[in-house]
Amino acid sequence: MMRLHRVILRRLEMPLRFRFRTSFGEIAAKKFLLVEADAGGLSGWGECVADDEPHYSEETNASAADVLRRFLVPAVLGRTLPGPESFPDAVREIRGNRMAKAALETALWDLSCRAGGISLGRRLGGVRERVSVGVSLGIQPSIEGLLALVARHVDAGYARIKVKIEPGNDLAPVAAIRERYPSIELTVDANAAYTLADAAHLLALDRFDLDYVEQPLGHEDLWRHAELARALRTPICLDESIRSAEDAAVAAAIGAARVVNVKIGRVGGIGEAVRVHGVCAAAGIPVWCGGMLESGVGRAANVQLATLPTFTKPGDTSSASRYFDEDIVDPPLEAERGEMPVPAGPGIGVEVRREVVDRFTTWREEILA
Ligand code: SMG
Ligand code: MG
Repeated sequence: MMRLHRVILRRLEMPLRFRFRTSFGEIAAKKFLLVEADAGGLSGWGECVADDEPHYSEETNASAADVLRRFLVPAVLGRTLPGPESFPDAVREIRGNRMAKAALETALWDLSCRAGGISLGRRLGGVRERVSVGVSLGIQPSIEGLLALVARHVDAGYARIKVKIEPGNDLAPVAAIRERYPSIELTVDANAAYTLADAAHLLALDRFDLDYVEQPLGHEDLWRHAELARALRTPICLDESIRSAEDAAVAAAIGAARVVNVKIGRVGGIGEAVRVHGVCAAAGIPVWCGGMLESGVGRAANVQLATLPTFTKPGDTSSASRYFDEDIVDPPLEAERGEMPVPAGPGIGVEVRREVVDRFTTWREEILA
């Protein structure tokens, strides 16, 4: 049972240590909403993975704040909820807006687990104390620069290297990495930059022995991924196209994905992420935990989720210090030779450093019961 007294929305801006470029754009700072659910002295935390601009998905920080303030928070504030499991039902009449829902739901899970003195991973049925992690490298201005970056992360022991690709910036960089590192676990992520007209070009990826190619085609296009999969030897991993357990079931049924990237925000919450995991486990599809360059709050939740059994591939939950000089949680989330120790504290496992949060906060809004 839980009863919320107050929800605080904050928008934070944290400078990135380097610019991160994908096929859809480039960011220099992480701009996001933090949701604090206050049950009267005890707080739970959730991070919203939308950005200011609707490039990865249609949601933005402004749209998420609007939907949280007018619809999602009022659906739970001042009411007695049996637990975070009941959140999806409480907001069933609100369509879409998955990142906004996930942020509030995560805060409820964190709150409930903190109240019960149990870590989120354990509560969800997690089976690991360390999770395997890889890195995601943005598109680089030069192949030499990319190779130097890959070298640094291979040397640090990361379990998989993923590189972002786009038309015109794909085969040559991947060939260079493969030539230098014949046996590392290597993947590419196109963030929906290609169409089926590029199928013949994409077939050239088959010679690099990639673990998978992530989201080559349109973000809403399961069907054409199945068509591409019939021609490609490299397995397809879907990211943007899997927004629910239902999407995962359809993708499995039509052969659109042999691997699935699970992101709490993209699927609308931890409950739905666990359901996606269940569908994939039943279909024999390995999953891994994606990343959205989260601060420690979102990163910790990701690491907890990745303790579930079917998260067998290295996730995008690398060290927070790769992105940020200073993080908002303690202890810091730092990988050791390609493995992230799962923070053992209650809830998401880490404490939020309020004074650091305050420094990065650009606006704050309190919603009272
Ligand atoms: O380390 O959190 C990270 C980044 C992982 O590449 C990453 N995320 O499509 O998987 C993806 C991207 C989405 C964010 S691009 C700004
Ligand atoms: Mg991706």
